[in-house]
Amino acid sequence: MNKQERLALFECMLRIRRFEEDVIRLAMAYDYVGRQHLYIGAEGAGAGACLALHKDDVAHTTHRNHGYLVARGSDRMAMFAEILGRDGGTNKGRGGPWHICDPDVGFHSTSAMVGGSIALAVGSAYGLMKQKSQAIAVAHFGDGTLDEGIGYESLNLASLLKLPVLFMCENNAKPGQRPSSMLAAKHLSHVPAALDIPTAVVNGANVEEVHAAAQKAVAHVRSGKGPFFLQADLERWPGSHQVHAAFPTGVTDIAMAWDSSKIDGKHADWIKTYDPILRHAKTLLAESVATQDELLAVDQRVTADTTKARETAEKSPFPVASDAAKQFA
Ligand SMILES: Cc1ncc(C[n+]2csc(CCOP(=O)(O)OP(=O)(O)O)c2C)c(N)n1
Ligand SMILES: [Mg+2]
Repeated sequence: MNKQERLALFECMLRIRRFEEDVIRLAMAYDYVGRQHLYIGAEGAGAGACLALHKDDVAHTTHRNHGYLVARGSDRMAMFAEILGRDGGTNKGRGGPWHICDPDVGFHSTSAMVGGSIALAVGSAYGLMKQKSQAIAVAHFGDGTLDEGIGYESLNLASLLKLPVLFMCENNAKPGQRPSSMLAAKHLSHVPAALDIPTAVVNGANVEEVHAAAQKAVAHVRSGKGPFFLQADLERWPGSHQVHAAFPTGVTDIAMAWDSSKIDGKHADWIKTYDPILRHAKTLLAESVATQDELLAVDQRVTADTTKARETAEKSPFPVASDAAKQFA
């Protein structure tokens, strides 16, 4: 990967992080409908996978949907407005945080139903195959989806019909903690492997490893060889289940990548070991791909863009009641 591509991964992850931090700020300031299922800590998996896709590829996501949309270039102002239930939202405020759709960047739906995205992606892949399209479908989902019957059915059908679908699984399950995975199989990837779907398992905290594996997986799917199952293992971000918005690991300071004295608190270990953005920043510095000033400049630009998008969304009006039953194209 050249410098530009490696910096693009850094910028993409940072866009997601700054977006989610602003979602926490909004949740603290407003009483809007919906809960926080933030993508913080999983940026390595999302950016690594999404930057391996073409613009016309179709994707379906879960309750933790914001990161993928930001990675593929959805308008962040419209996303913030949607989260706040405002008229300027991607869905004119009717979908809320869990149902942000943006077909222009490949998201015809997002679904908070665990197992929803995998079935929808298989349906999309079937449609793309019938249309003889060069585009592929992607199912973004967590380990919890393989607890659901529909996970098995979707994998099975995709394998039988050799559908052009990438199964992008983010595994943050941990025995002894809150288990979102209730599978008898020892490893998640044993399930697709038993159905003759090729699999790869990568470290989700390492964006370059995810991206390289995603590029291979996408090439496999696009060449007509059928589905691929890519599993990114993650260490869950400590705030990933919060009911009340908060910053359990603080606001990310990029300088933490070279000054560990800035890292403290109960979750210092998570920040040091698993934060995919700081980890990638450290690699870029160690391999002299970028300087501290270059990384700070990217952050300044991303933070300014994100703040502007959030502030504009906050000024967006609520939908008018008389439009409640109106259909929008
Ligand atoms: C069909 C269904 N059952 C239960 C829930 C409640 N629920 C919301 S998130 C979640 C856990 C999902 O785990 P996973 O897919 O691994 O995602 P993670 O939150 O770990 O990122 C559950 C059970 C739901 N949304 N849909
Ligand atoms: Mg999970």
